[in-house]
Amino acid sequence: MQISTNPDKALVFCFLLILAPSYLVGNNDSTDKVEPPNIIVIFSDDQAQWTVGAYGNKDVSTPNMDRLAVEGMMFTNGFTKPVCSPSRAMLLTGLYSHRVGIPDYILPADQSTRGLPVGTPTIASILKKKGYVTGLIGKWHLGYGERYYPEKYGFDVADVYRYNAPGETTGLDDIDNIIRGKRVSKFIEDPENGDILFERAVEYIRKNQNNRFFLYLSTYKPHLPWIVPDRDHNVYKDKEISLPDISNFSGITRETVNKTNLERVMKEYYAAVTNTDRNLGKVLDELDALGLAKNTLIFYIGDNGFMVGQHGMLGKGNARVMYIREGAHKYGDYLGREYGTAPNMLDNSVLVPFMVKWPGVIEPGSVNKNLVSTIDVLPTIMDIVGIESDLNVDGKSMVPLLKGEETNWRKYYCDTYDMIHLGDNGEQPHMRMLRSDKWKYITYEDEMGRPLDNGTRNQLFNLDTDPEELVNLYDKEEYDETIKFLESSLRNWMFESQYSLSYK
Ligand SMILES: [Ca+2]
Repeated sequence: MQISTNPDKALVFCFLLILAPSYLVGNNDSTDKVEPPNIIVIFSDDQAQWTVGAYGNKDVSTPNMDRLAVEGMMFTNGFTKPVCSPSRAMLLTGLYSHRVGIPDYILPADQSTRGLPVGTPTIASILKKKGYVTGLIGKWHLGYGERYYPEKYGFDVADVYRYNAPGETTGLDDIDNIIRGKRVSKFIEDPENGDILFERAVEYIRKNQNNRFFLYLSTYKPHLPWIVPDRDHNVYKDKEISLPDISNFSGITRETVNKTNLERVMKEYYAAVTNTDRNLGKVLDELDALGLAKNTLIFYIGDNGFMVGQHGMLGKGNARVMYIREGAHKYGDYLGREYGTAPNMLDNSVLVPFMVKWPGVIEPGSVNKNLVSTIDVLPTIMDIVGIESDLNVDGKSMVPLLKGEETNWRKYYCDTYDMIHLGDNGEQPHMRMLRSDKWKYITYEDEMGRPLDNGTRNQLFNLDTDPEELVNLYDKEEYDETIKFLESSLRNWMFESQYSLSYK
């Protein structure tokens, strides 16, 4: 831009500079290119891909998630870990969770020495060095107690109530907080907790509207318990919805699961999804109202999937066989302890909503089928912000995908899930998966790498003909060569990604 020598015009230009938000005039960077945007990463808890209207669900009400798909790019093959803590580690570090010693979810109370190794670079610590204000609103779940406070990983602000209230190392529902002026000891059971969380996020955005900011908005919902305000339940009250066919799953007993109570549970899950969606709308509207939407990059990703009847299960990677007790409304009441755990790496546990809005760059309404993962978020952000670093991460920058460019992307995606908590039947399966466009290959092993039950639990699915993963081809002779190839690709990946079973 040429600055006019006309004194009046020069004065107007200076005046505009003073009025302009800081992101337009920049801070430490050169100003001859587009300034790095504000960045919001929304990580919803236990939200499977199939719970979003934009991904094809006709029963659920998710107008704001759908709006992100319309305005941004929707990834149909977005993967993460099948349980909470490792997926959070992957998102924030760009590393497979085994590289940071978090193979499974971190228990409250008895594991105050387990968490993300202090000093591990995160999106927050990297952006903080670049001059961003960094905030976490919501769930942490990467370690309990002071040793693992989010502030130690680059967050300027950590407004969290669950798993990491200051000084708190105990269970899920006894965290004391002062919320809206009153003492709340069971925040997890407060129907308004989702609303309160997002109000805090809106406050954070408002407060930092003149700063360049990063917000990690880590929701409580739609994780159990599905206690939400009546207005969210009422959306589904008289609605007819479709349900998974549970007739072929032997673990389910007819006494506990029938169409009526399966429908009730599904509607409660949907209500928790809609609660998250309704609150997401508040954030999107606030960005519009403040004039920030155009320069704000948004990721919307689930931290792991979930099943409500699919495969006869309720839950995620550590699901249980479907069981429903009449009148159950509290945490755990839906989970079929009577029938045991059903560990898995099925798509419904690892395939999540994965949407990115980047105004001015992404072609609105675009759909991308490449295999992406939460490990790609950190390198993508570094690329967008223009951070050059020798940081050795496992993920890849998605920027070429976001720009709609042809690029040499991964052809298969692998991961592991090592259960370190005992299942109901006293076993700890170690699962490995390979996913390509067409194939899904899963192995179940013991801690020594020996196949569980002589390999009879291993699975191979042809997703072209069987996208719901219902027909296991593992034992069919004609797939021996395919299995051999997938198996060697999987083991190569384990070697290259420095797989080891270690707890930090
Ligand atoms: Ca989760």
